[in-house]
Amino acid sequence: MERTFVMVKPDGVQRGLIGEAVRRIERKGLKIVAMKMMKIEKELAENHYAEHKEKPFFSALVSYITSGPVVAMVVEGRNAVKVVRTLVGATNPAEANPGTIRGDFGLDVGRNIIHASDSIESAEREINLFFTSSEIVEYDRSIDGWIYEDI
Ligand code: DAT
Ligand code: MG
Repeated sequence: MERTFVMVKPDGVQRGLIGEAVRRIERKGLKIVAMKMMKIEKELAENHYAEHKEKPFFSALVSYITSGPVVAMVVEGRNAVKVVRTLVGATNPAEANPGTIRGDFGLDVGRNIIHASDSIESAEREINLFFTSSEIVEYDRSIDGWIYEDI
């Protein structure tokens, strides 16, 4: 099973969208295997967004992501990385399709509510940045045979 890193950003927390994000992830059939609320330190923010450090919006991005508590999660399921990116929608909420989290709740690229890893490699990197292995919980769900044909 694949794992991805998901984070409800400070605007999502302030706007009361933690439950909305969790609801959409759960009802899709994905399994949450780790979750915590935290305030991101500047150093972690810069590391998490290291690929964007030369971009003009980098310092605004770091300020935004450290501006309030976030809810970080590890989400597991078949093709979890791609499936969660689809649930989340395009980076700019103004262009994200209705029915996606960003498409339904956002208007501004600098306030796009939620983060999700964009590849299996970034998922692994981001999960390790935010969680220790003991914070990730392995458990079975009896419903999985009704979600996956071959389980
Ligand atoms: P995503 O979050 O969809 O993976 P990304 O990795 O390209 O998008 O960018 C990370 C975050 O940086 C994104 O969620 C919002 C911000 N961002 C991206 N492009 C931006 C832009 N052109 N102007 C302002 N902020 C931007
Ligand atoms: Mg990204």
